[in-house]
Amino acid sequence: MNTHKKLQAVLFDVDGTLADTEQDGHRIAFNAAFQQFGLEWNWDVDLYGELLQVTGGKERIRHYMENYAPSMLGKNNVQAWIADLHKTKTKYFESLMEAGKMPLRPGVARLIHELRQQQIKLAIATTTTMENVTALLTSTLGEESIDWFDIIGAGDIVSHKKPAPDIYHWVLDQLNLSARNCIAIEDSENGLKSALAADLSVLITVSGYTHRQNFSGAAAVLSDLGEPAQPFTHIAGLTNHDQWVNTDFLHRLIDR
Ligand code: XBP
Ligand code: MG
Repeated sequence: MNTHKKLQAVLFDVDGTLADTEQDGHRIAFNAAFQQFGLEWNWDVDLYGELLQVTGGKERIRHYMENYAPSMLGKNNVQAWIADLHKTKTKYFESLMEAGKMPLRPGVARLIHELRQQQIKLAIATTTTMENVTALLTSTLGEESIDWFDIIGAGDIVSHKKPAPDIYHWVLDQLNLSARNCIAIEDSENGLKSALAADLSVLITVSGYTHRQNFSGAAAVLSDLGEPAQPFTHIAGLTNHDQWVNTDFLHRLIDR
């Protein structure tokens, strides 16, 4: 009997994995929304790194208020106010993406094209808002790229965000595939925990804010997906003499 696992789908995280969106994308958009709302809040690079422990923009704003502006929690309809503030933030983020200043990380476009050619399904499992996914994909790979993904699981589609496994369970369910035939590509400890709890193999490509996090349990930890002219740096886990991630490498990761 052939017990080899066949790779049937790759589930991509978005923020930090497809592009390094946090410091120069989301953070800027949050601060612009704060300014528009007349708030004197400013999330600098270090503070934002701490706040990233809380996934989800609305959840992050509430967490910030609990710790830095608790009196504002007494506002009328605070939940609706946060939702409004976050909507404004999303508009700013979309404009930043439309301005085209956020490149995909090394190897991302190459790997996506290769997987498509090999008829391996593509999916997205992210905490970020759907509009942000659309804006990033459109500005980097073109409008039609949204349709390259069989399933996009984003934002509030599940009630418990990463590190809970809900988003990965939801995407696997929609794909109608078993976790054993899929791999998740993530950049953060929260993302790793979420994917592992859904029984997935996980490849980590570390990002600006996450490179010091704990990635035990990952099948491999790399600097990025690498390109033939720009090899990745191996950090932990499975290695061979690979210099960039391709379909064959992903197959070996799930078949360890
Ligand atoms: C991303 C997030 C998101 C973004 C902001 O985590 O946690 O909240 O920071 O986007 P992951 P929103 O990469 O694990 O998906 O403001 O739309 O939530
Ligand atoms: Mg991420």
